[in-house]
Formats: sequence, C-alpha cells, structure tokens
Amino acid sequence: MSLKRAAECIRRNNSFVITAHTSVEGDALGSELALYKLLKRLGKQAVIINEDALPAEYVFLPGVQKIKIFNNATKAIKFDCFALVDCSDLSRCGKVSGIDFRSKTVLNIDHHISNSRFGDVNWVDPLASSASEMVYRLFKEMRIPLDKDTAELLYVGILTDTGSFHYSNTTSNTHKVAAGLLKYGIDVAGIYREAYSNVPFSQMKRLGKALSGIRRDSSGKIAWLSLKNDFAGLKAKAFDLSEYLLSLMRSIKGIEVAVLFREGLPQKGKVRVNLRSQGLVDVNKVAACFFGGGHRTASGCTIAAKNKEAVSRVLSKIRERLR
Ligand SMILES: [Mn+2]
Repeated sequence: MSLKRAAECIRRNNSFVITAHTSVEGDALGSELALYKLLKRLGKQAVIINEDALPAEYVFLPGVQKIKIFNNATKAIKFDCFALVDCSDLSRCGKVSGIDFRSKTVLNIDHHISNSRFGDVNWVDPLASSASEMVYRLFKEMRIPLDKDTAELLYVGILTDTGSFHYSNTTSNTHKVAAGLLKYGIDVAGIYREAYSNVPFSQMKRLGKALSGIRRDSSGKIAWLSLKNDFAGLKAKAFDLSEYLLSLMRSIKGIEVAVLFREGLPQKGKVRVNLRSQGLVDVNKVAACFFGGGHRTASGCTIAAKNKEAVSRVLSKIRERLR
C-alpha cells in the first residue's frame, strides 16, 4: 500500500532533494544513488545532499560524484519533495534537516523498525533487508528498467546491510532481489573486494590493538569494547573500523550481544554506543531506553556520560533482557 503511495508521490512531484543518514554507508549510499537514477529516468530534477563526505571505501560506487555536501549553497536549492532513505527519523540526516522543507512533501522510505513516521508519505517496511531492497521494489512498481550501475548500487546496499547475506534480516525475498540484480552482469567478487578488502594497513594494526581491549561479562553472553577518544582511527575519515570490531566481537563463541562504546563521539561529553545482537536480545529496545534505535539485531544510541557510566547503564539494560 505505502509502496504505491511512494510511487504516486514520486510521479506527482517534479524536483527532489534526496538524503540519507549521517555516517553514510553502503545502504544509505546505494539507496540514495539508485533513487536518484530512478528520478532521472522519469525526467525529474534531483539533487543528493549529505552531511558527510564520502567514506573512502565507497568511492568506487557509480555516480558518487553527483553527491553534494550540505552547505549554505545547497540550502538555497529549490525543490518540491524532500526524500529521505534509510533514516529512522528526520534528525538522522543531520544538518541536512536544516534545509527549508516547510510546505514541501516529505517522503520517508525506510526499513528501521524504530522509524518515527515523520514523513507526509511514509513507506516503512521493517521486513525489508535494506532501503536498497525497497528501492528495487520501487523500480519494479514503477516499471522502470534497471541498468548495470543501478544494479550494482542496490546490490552494495543489500550486501552491506545483511552482513553479506548472513544477518537475520536476510529473507528469501532478499535473495530473489539479489538474483534479479545479478542478471545485469555485476561483478560480485569485485564489489565484495571493493567494499570489504580495503582496510588500510595502519588501521589493521589499530584493530589489533583495539581487539586486545575486549571485555566479556560473567555470563559469557555480552562482549564489549570501550574506547576513549584518543583512539583517533575510529573516527578518522580514513576508514571506519567500528563494523569490523562489532562483527568480530559478535563472532565470539557464546556471545549474544556485542557493544562498542566510543567516548567523545559525536562530541565531547557524549558516548556513541553501537549494539549488535544474535537475535535473542532485541537491541532496538535496548537502544530505545537511551533515545536511540535501529533494528532488532543492530542498533545505536548516544549517551551523555563518561564511558564507565555508559557501559554500566547499557549492560544492565541488556542483562534485564537476557534473564
Ligand atoms: Mn539500511
């Protein structure tokens, strides 16, 4: 139903600003760039505006040079429809939410269960693996032919949001969509290599150091890592190690929940908390205790505290759910 309304919203409007969440990654980029292609195919005007610069590991994506970074000039862009992909809330697009969208139509295309339905048109499907899987369905619904570049964009979004098809959000439909994308002759091995086999040597050494600081609670079910802001590499633009750390922690035998605490992120006085679960514990609910959210198996929140306090507060919420 809401897929039809999203398609109708696209047909009805003529010029679009597209954005996704801050700390852009595969799904945010894949879905916004593919949506851009869809709009262009329909002869619409479209601009992609993000808060962040493009992370180094995604420079290979087709069309990334089209992405504009939010500034005073982008503020003045005229448009009819503000389209957000992969954003659970309007605030998730960061500074881009400062664009003047009063009297414009806000289109919300997202798969986060925590989505706040902030749009005029909300197409929210928590059963979709990724926003990219949803944009694929939009192409089909609107009968717009895909091309190889678009297939690659959507594939990268699905690949990264499903942990290469192994997270529990991977469904038979996800595989059907991936199979549909492979028909366009995309280079699966090459894409994997671009997206994953590109850790700078210096960052790999840093990863080694960080791993030695992993802690595990007495139940053996929670692993966490608490990093101070002097661990500069994690927030450096060069390469974000956080996904690697989380996936390594989650792969420890017996672990149900892995948590990464980064003091000083996004700014001094705060701690950025990222959670990953095997599925037993709903970490979306844990993050919601701290005004964050995400998915059942992957979520995040920001707590105004020192690391030590954030660790004890988050772990106690997880323990409540392990009992
Ligand atoms: Mn996503």
